[in-house]
Amino acid sequence: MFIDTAKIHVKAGDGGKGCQSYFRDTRVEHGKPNGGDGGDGGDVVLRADKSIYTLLDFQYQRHFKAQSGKHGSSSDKAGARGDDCLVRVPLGTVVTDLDTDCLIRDLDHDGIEIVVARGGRGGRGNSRGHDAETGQAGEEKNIGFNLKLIADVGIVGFPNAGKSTLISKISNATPKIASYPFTTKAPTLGVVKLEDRDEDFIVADIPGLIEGAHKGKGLGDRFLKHVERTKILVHLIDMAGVDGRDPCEDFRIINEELDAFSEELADKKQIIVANKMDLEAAGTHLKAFRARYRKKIIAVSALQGEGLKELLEEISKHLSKNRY
Ligand SMILES: Nc1nc2c(ncn2[C@@H]2O[C@H](COP(=O)(O)OP(=O)(O)O)[C@@H](O)[C@H]2O)c(=O)[nH]1
Ligand SMILES: [Mg+2]
Repeated sequence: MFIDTAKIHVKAGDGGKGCQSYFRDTRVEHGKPNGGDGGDGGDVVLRADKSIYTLLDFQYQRHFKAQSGKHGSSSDKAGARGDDCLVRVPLGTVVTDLDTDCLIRDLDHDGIEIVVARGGRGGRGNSRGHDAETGQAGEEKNIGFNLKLIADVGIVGFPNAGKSTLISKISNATPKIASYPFTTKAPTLGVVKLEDRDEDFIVADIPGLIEGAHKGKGLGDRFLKHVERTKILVHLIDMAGVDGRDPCEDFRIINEELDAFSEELADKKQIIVANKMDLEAAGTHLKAFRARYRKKIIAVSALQGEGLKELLEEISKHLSKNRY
């Protein structure tokens, strides 16, 4: 299951107690204080990990606790520091402090680590010249996660337009494909490797967009946040109008939904793609589409693999332009 929000509770380790003790042996009655310091508590640390795609694990485990520092002991022995608690989260997780409603950090690069709760300092032992202290308490917080996938290209279009078919043909993704709407209930990520491009790029198939999605129809606009940080959109249209649909209207409606979601999505560069060109009705519809919109459109058959090379070249061209 694809889960893209979660709430967790974190507690860093408490500092260990400082020790109150005095040197003693047969010849010394009132020895010097020699209590060691307590160890610091461990931190709770988050790490962005590109091999994780969902926040599902946090539905089951919500509490994360780092180890407390060990107490100091006599003969000036310091207590050991508590172990950190490392929590791996998907690359693209936006982390907020729910107690203050403040953004902590957007974990937008693989391997970034942040401390979300700092361990308490260990108390000092009496060898420091005053009475031993207790350790400080570790920080404790409620943390919110909001996953926004990181992909270069987002594929949008009506259910059944052929998004899953397309992503399965151009990338390593293996989504479910079927001729009924809402087969895909979660965004799919796929890696595309091109021979003449040194870098791979990532495509995301965004399912569930229909008219009224921004008002919560169908799967609603739940998944649109996942295309917010893509560099370009591939707007896929079923040009054959297989379900008795009008491709021109489909195009208009999806754009309206993008508009309603955010200005950023409305302004994003779109590569318009006419799919299902292997079917007879598609030719007539494409003519009508061209007459109405006068925009560049790439004709493909995702199913038969026609036109995909041209599409990939176009994507690659725009991604290179976007590089800085
Ligand atoms: N004839 C034809 N059918 C296609 C093409 N692309 C997808 N389909 C079919 O359209 C249906 C919906 O495809 P799917 O990829 O699941 O669409 P999605 O809902 O946008 O992910 C499936 O039955 C596909 O086999 C195409 O280029 N030509
Ligand atoms: Mg699909």
